[in-house]
Amino acid sequence: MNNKQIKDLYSIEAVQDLSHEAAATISGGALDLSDKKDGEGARLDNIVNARRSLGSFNNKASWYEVTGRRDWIVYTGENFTGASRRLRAGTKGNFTGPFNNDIASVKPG
Ligand SMILES: [Ca+2]
Repeated sequence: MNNKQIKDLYSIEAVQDLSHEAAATISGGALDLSDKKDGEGARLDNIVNARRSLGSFNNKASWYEVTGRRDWIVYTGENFTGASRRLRAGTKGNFTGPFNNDIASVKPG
């Protein structure tokens, strides 16, 4: 890889970081989910709007992180049904009990 290619790679990373930050700033925060505990495994990051279904990520989330200043409500059923839990702004953690591997819709609190 030559110097220009290396430089381009850094630029791409900088842009991705910027969009992550920009998304969080514009929306007041984002919800990140991962399939395995502690942020490991497949991730569904930067959710900024209500999602009536998480699609192929339904019933998979085992961990969450809420960035920014908004709480999020997660539901075990699609369309904001079933059991719900409030995730406080600025927190992260593993889902426990009935919520582990059972989240199917989310919306800002
Ligand atoms: Ca999981």
